[in-house]
Amino acid sequence: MSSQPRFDRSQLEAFWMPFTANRQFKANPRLLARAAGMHYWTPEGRQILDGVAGLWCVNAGHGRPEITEAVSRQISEMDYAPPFQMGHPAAFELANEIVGLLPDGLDHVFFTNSGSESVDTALKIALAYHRVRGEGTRTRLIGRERGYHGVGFGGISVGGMVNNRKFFGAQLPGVDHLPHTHDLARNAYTRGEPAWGAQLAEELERLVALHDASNIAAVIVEPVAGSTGVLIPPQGYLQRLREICTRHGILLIFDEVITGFGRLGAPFAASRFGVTPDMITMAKGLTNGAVPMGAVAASRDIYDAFMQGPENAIELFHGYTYSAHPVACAAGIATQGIYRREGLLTRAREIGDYWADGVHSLKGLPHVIDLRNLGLIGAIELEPMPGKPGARGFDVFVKAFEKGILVRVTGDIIALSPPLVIERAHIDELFGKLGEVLKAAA
Ligand code: PXG
Repeated sequence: MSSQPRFDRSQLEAFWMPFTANRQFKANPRLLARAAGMHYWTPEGRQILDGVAGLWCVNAGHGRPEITEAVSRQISEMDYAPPFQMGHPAAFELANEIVGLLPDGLDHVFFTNSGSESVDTALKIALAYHRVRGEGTRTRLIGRERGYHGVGFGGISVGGMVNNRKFFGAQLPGVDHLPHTHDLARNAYTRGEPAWGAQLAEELERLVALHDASNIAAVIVEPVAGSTGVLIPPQGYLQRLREICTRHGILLIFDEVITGFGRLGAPFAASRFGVTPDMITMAKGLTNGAVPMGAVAASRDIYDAFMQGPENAIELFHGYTYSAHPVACAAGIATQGIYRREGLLTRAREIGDYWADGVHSLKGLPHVIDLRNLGLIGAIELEPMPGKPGARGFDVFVKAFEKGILVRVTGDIIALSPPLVIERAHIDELFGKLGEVLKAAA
């Protein structure tokens, strides 16, 4: 292995780290230096089992040579191509690949560079769609409490995690939120989708009654809320949302940045739940996390609504310098090839029961107040320390890292979403070590 850089504290200062307690981290850094398959290694060579696929993105496991080779080939052949009024073959090829995975009716793809950009793009398309159809009064956007839709102004406005919102002023006007669906009293320790809660979708009817449908553009939800701590949708909830949106001409957007690309045992959550939204936002697993890229899938109806007027007119005044970046497209095409050849987009179905057994094996350990799972997602909710929310979760995170497993913590909820190539032995190791950590946690 090449010699790894060693940092002293002063060298850690310049990088203002995202979503990180900078001073705490820099006093006691946790560095990763290498990755392959299901594992990371620290600069000292300590092996870490990856329980979160990096950050919900490395679905095919780390260091896949097919992706490395495709990226190197592309960057030497053509490093960059402008995406406005010009095209390159890989962009069209990847768009076709994605359409092949989407539910019928979703057949156009707009490229971005992240989940946050995908969300902003989808919200803008929703507003513009209604306007080009002559329903420009439909401007209100509806998100959900505890939702996470990235960190752009659109995303934090429709999102519902208070720390991501409270520092940032008035945000977008005309936004409402549905209630979240988390109810420990009724649904704790459910395997899979909880039985109670579908009627929470009816809150959308209340908002329609308040504002009138003629003023509402779109509803955006994560099919499974990830970042807030894994909230599995109640049985029938997403179907009800779909029905209400359809009845009132409101677009339904599924934010599948986490659930896309096999996380739930189907290419997208939309197919897993049998609910077809009007748009799907995606990122992360699109390129296996290897190169930043996001995308928005839109229905034929939406795309066609824009394809009016003179043919020389630009239909949508939106896009990014790096939309459909050739290197990202190469990574995306190689990634989709791996998913297809290895059947990874349905693998969570096969191993899901074993995974669920692992998650629920932690029942009864100290401070555990809920366990939940769906596909290859799991969550452990802990009782917060009195007066110190998040302290217990962070303690578990650090102790887990010391024991050689990487998990993600949000407040006092531990979220798990391993690479889809995970084997039974890794599942045993992950939950075995997590059990030991929970027994030792403060
Ligand atoms: N939507 C959803 C549903 C996401 O999970 C984004 C949008 C934004 O994607 P970008 O690529 O802009 O980060 C995400 C991102 C966590 C965690 O705590 C999850 C995400 C980001 C940061 C932390 O698990 N997901």
